[in-house]
Amino acid sequence: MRPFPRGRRTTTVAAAASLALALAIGTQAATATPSPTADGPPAASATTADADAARQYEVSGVATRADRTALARDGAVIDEARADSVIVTADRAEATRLRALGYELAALPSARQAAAAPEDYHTYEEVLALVDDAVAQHPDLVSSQVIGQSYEGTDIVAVKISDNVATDEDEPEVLFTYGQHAREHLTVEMALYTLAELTSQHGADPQVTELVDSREIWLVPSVNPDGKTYDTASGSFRNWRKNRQPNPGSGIGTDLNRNWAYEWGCCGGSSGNGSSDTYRGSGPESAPEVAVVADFVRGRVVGGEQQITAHIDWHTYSELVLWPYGYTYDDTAPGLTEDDQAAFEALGTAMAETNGYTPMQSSDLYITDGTIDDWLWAEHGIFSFAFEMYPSSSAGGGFYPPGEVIDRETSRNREAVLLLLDYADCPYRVIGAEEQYCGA
Ligand code: NO5
Ligand code: CA
Ligand code: CA
Ligand code: ZN
Repeated sequence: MRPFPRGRRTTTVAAAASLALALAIGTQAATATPSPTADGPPAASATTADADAARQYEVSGVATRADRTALARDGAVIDEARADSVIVTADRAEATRLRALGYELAALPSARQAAAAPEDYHTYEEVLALVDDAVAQHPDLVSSQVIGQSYEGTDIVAVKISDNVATDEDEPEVLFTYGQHAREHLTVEMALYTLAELTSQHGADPQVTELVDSREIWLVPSVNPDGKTYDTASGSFRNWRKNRQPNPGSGIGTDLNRNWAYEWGCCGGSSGNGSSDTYRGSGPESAPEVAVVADFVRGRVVGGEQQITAHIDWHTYSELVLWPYGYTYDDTAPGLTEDDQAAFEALGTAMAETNGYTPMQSSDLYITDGTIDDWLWAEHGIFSFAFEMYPSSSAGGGFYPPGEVIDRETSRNREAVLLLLDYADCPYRVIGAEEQYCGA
C-alpha cells in the first residue's frame, strides 16, 4: 500500500502547502505557483512542437522522501519536490501509465516549462570549439584530450587546467562532470564559465592563480553529447534526459546517472524498463558514456593511489547541494563513516552558503542507485557532490531558463567551485581532521 492517498483527489493542489517543504527541500519562489488547471493532452506550442513530446506535470499527494521514492520506483523521474507534490516530466504514454497507477497528474502550463530557445545555449560543436580556443590561447594552462566516444560515436572530451599542464604533477586533482542529463543545458554552460574564469583570471586574481597552480583540474564539459544534441536538434526542446542507445526490449536511452557500478539497481532508485526516463541500462557501465568516464577515473589511479580527491557532478534544477549516499536513507553506511559523513555535510553546507542552495544528503530527495556520486565515493574515495543548479522551481523555466540568466547563474557558483578546489588537498580539513586523515 502506498503511504499517501491517491485516486480520489480531484481538487487542485493548495498553493500554500508549498511552504513547509520549501524549508526542507529547496528555496521556492516567494509567490507560490498558481495551481494548474489544464489537465488534458499536451498541446502543440513553440516549445513542444511534437504533440507527443514529454512535458511537465504536477503530481499531487507526493509529500515525503518515501512518497517520492515510491513514485520514482514506478519509473517516473522527479524534476522538483514541493511540500505536497512533485513535478515530473512525462510523455503521453507515461502520463497515462502513472494515472493508471492512481496518481493525480495536472499538466503545467507550457509557458512555464521553457523560457528559452535552443539558441540560448551552446551546441556541443560550439563547446568543442571553445575548448580548442582555450587550449590555443593558454597552451601552458589548458589541454584537452578525447577520452572516448559516445554511443553515436561522438568524441567525449576531458579538459585539464593547471600550471605546467603538459606535466602530470603531484597536485590534488579535482574532477567536474557536466550534462549527464541531456536537457540540463545550463550545466554545460557552467563548464564553459569555469573554463573561462579559471583561465582569464589566472595571473589576475590571486586566489584563482594559487588554486590553478596547486591543483590539476579536470572538466568533462558534456558527458552525454548525443542526448544534448538530440534535445535541441529539431529546433524546439524535446525534454530528453538519457543517452541515445536503443534498448533491447523497448525504448531508447539509458539514464547515465543510474548506470554507474556501485549498488547498481540495488534499491528501487532506478528502472529496469527501457522506456523509463530512469532506465539503469542492461548492466553497470552498459552505457558507453559511463564506461568512458569511469575508465578515465580509473586512469587517474597512479601508483595505486586515486589522484582525484573531490568532484562535482552538475545537474539542474532545484538549487541543491547533494552528497552520498543516494542508494540508502542511512546517513552512514559501508564505506561512509561518521567522519566521512561529517566532512561531506560540512563541506556541502559551506559550499551551499556561498550560492544559497540547500544542502542535504541525496536520498533526502529520493532514493537513487547507480549514480556517479555513490560510485566515486564508494569505489574511489572521492568527495563527490551533485549540484542541482537554477532555477529553484519550474516558475524559473525548469530545465530551460532563458539565456539572459546564464551569466548570473553560472558565476553564482564561483565561490563554491573555488572552495572545493581549496579543500581538495584534504577534504577532512573541513572538520579539523587533517592530521588524522592527511598527516604525512
Ligand atoms: C539527479 C540527482 C538526484 C543527482 C538524479 O533531477 S535530476 O535528475 N538532475 N537529479 O536524479 O540523477
Ligand atoms: Ca600543475
Ligand atoms: Ca597529478
Ligand atoms: Zn540531472
